[in-house]
Amino acid sequence: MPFTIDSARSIFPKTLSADAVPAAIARFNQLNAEDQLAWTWFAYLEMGNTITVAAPGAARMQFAEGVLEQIRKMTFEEQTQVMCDLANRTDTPICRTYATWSPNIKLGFWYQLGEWMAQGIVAPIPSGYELSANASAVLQAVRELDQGQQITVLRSAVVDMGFDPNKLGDYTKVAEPVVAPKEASQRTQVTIEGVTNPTVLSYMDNLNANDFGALIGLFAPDGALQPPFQRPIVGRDAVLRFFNEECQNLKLIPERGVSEPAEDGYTQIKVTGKVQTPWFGAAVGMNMAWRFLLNPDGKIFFVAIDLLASPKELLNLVR
Ligand code: 45D
Repeated sequence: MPFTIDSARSIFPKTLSADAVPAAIARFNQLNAEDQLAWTWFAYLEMGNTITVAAPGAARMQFAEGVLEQIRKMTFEEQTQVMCDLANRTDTPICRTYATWSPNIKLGFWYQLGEWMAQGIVAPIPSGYELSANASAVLQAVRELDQGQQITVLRSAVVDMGFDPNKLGDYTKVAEPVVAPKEASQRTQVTIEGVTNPTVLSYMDNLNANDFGALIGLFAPDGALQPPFQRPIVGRDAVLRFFNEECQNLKLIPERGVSEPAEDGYTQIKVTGKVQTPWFGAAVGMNMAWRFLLNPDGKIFFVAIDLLASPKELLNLVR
């Protein structure tokens, strides 16, 4: 039976992904809006003790500027209301605008609000605020995760806020401009212990070079990419859009892998290693796996990217 996207999802089934992340996100989503904001504030503060988030550049911030200016001029009460609306996913003009933004613009927006909260320009979390028992329990659970998992929980909290984009009808997504691919002299080449497959090596090198044109050429027309904890994104157009909107300036540091024939002339390849996000740079190395399924032409029919349960999983290449 030939592969389908659905059957491809279960190649290398022994890969253990960080289930604690979606579990924490589900518990976070059960909290009321005030608790969510306070929880995020405390989690962000604690994280700030060990790692620093990079200030977003102007290209990213320009899209959030209008809304940020609006919020800056509000009373504390109104500001608190806006933040609660975002957490409640209420239908308001600001929540609708927020819903059109790419994850990086949403993160940049909250980064600025966080700065302003610390400076007293935006309503801070009341100093004596006591988290509910549930919120404290989620905070404790997240303290026990590794840093890569912690930043993934925070990113999800931010991405899921605002009005539901699926209820917006027709709208234009707002993302930061696509940067030019790196020049040849700036490019680096990965090596992967146990993997010499040229498609996989070019995937890593082109993603590291922000060369999304060359990168998408490695995919089959009906190929798919499954980001961590998400459904597969199917087809070259959709995958390219995702690369342009969400994948700039990542650093992939694959370490080792295994390659073996699969049914019908396909090849399955699992690679493990680290990934750095431009938000934290080398300070946070996320433990990741890539599970590739290449068609008989050597094109990517499917690739899943998983956040791993533990560093031990970096060595797990069993099928
Ligand atoms: O509510 O091969 C306050 C793909 C309080 C592509 C706040 C990939 C109130 C293919 C603190 C102000 C992309 C899939 C909020 C590879 C409040 C591929 C603010 C993987 C919200 C490898 C909070 C890429 C703030 C990966 C400012 C795995 C929080 C990328 C900021 C992962 C949190 C990137 C930040 C991650 C989190 C980035 C900046 C996990 C960033 C996380």
